[in-house]
Amino acid sequence: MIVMSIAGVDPSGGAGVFADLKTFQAIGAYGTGVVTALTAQNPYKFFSTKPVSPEYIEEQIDSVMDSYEIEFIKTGMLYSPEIIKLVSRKVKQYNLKAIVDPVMVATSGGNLTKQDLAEALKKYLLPECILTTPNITEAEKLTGLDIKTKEDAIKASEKIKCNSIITGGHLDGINTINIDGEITIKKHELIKTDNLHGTGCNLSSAIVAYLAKGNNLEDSILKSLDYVYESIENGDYGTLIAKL
Ligand code: PXL
Repeated sequence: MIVMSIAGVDPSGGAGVFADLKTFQAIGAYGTGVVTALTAQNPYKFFSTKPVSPEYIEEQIDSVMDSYEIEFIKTGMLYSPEIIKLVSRKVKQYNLKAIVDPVMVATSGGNLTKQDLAEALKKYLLPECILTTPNITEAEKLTGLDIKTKEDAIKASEKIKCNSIITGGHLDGINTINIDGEITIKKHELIKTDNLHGTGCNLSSAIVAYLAKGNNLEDSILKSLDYVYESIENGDYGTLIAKL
């Protein structure tokens, strides 16, 4: 039960590869992590980014795949269209089932990407994935729609050309799941807190871990929403603690 995160490093541990590894571990999957970029940041302030070259990202992926059998992966911060193209190629090469978190901007407001990645994500990676997990802002960027209501979110999910969960942290806690065109709405009460850094990273990595443990896609999403909700409720310094 080995899974992989392909994402950036947040040295403060709330988001990115480090957070993904913690979530994999908490749910009971063995995590591997391929680094696309280093960042200097904390939950409140973003300082800078240093991307890794596509060639070295490829070498990292190949070196892990050379010794481990991996079926499920997640992608987070991919930084540039070149890295998106590379990851798409590797997903096809190794026949990976990928959950794509279409990360474009950090919660702390830092720019995690070189340029607008929506077009490259739509062209190269979304057609290859089994699920994408945009928040409202990311879903707006992917679809060009304004999302203000549940109906807008459903419409957006129908425009995204793969299975999706549009997370509802900025839509009264209304999460919109679209699997093979079938819509499920899962509402969570919003919790008043600042502990939200990395919640998107934790959600997509939880889904990967639950899938690797044999759950189907819908159950994995629903369990992961509960996992993140409990993490927000219980974490003191970012989404740290979850009751399983
Ligand atoms: O949550 C988006 C995200 C993804 N990846 C890295 C990040 C962040 C947000 O800060 O730092 C590395």
